[in-house]
Amino acid sequence: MSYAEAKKKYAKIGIDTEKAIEELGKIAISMHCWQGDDVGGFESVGGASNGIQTTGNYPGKARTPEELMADIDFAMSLIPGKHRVNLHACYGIHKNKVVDRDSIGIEQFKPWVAWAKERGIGLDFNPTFFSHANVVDGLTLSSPDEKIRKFWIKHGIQCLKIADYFAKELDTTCAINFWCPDGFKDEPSDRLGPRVRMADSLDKIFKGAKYDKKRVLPTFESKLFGIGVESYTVNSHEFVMGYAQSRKILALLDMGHFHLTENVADKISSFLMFFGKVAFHISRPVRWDSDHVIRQNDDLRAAAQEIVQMGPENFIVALDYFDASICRVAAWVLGMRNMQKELLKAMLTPNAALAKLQDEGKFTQQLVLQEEYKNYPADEVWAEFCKRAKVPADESWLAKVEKYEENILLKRV
Ligand code: RNT
Ligand code: ZN
Repeated sequence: MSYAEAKKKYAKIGIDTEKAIEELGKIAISMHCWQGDDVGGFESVGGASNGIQTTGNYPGKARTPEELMADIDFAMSLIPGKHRVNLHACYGIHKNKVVDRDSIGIEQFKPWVAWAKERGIGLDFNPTFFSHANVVDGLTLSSPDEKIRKFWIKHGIQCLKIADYFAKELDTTCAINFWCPDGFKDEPSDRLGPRVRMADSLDKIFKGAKYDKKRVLPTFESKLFGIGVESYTVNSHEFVMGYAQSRKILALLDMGHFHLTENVADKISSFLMFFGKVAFHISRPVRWDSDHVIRQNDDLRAAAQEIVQMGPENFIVALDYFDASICRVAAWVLGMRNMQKELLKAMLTPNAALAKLQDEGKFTQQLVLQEEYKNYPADEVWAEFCKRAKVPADESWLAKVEKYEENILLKRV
């Protein structure tokens, strides 16, 4: 089927494919830098630890800022549209001596800003509360040790300043996400204390830094459990909801941070109602928070459906996965394209007509049409979108990645 034929078929169910192509082109997804080097960063060669871990040992990971930037550039060349890049504090670029987390500042991020400016893209940010000796007994901002808390509070404040610098320099918003690994392996005797300390530390961070409240968007990420923190996380869903709501910041939903049978997409409408904006880490948990590359599965479809129906402008869509067992550049390209494909499919669904069937109690028709519309020719529209963006529409991008791998990635030894 040609694009023209697909366009006609969609028009019959009230869908304007031209509008969908235009709208999809406007959605900037925040691509996570950390897929490029297994959440390693540039401070040490130790790799991710203290609350986060990757599995796999595929060759070719980026070892320097130059390599990471080149890999991101290459990945972006195979992804239609213009996107954003999400940095972590551990990706600061240090000259001779590594500046510790409580003292990092805009100096370490100037090369990133220059890089982003050249490309006309925005940057998002994350303080790094892991991979550091000051994660003591699994705790950071909620530690009973005041010295430890102070160190991480200073880190948070410095990071807000960096986010403010990104927003100003790049003339766009900067979402800054707070995620801490704090928690316990076994049943704690005091569940309240760490949460009281966490709230106090976060308050000190948000009061301690001056930042543009319109452009810098702090988000706060909850988590049900992690490896080594199976029994209790300080930043549970309820804690995060309450804190974010009362401090007027945004709560962030990571698709891997809930019970596996929970429907994360179902949470979106409530978040939108009470926060006005929803921040998302699009990820794929396999039996646990495994951070696999996102696939075009039902979970992603459901999330995309909500994002489209509730207005993409109300969302911060960031990817968060890191697979070290496959080509990292391919992992980026595949995940970004999958997210875009699901957003497009959602745009090509007559949502208002289906909602009407729901209101009319016509559940048979609703079910049948929801399923039948899944087989409409979205691929043709995707191909047209890619053609206009001058990127491959089909799997031919993989051969390009393989060539890049052969010429560049596999030479990194
Ligand atoms: C960890 C959280 C967090 C991290 C990134 C690197 O479980 O999902 O968002 O993945 O900050
Ligand atoms: Zn996350």
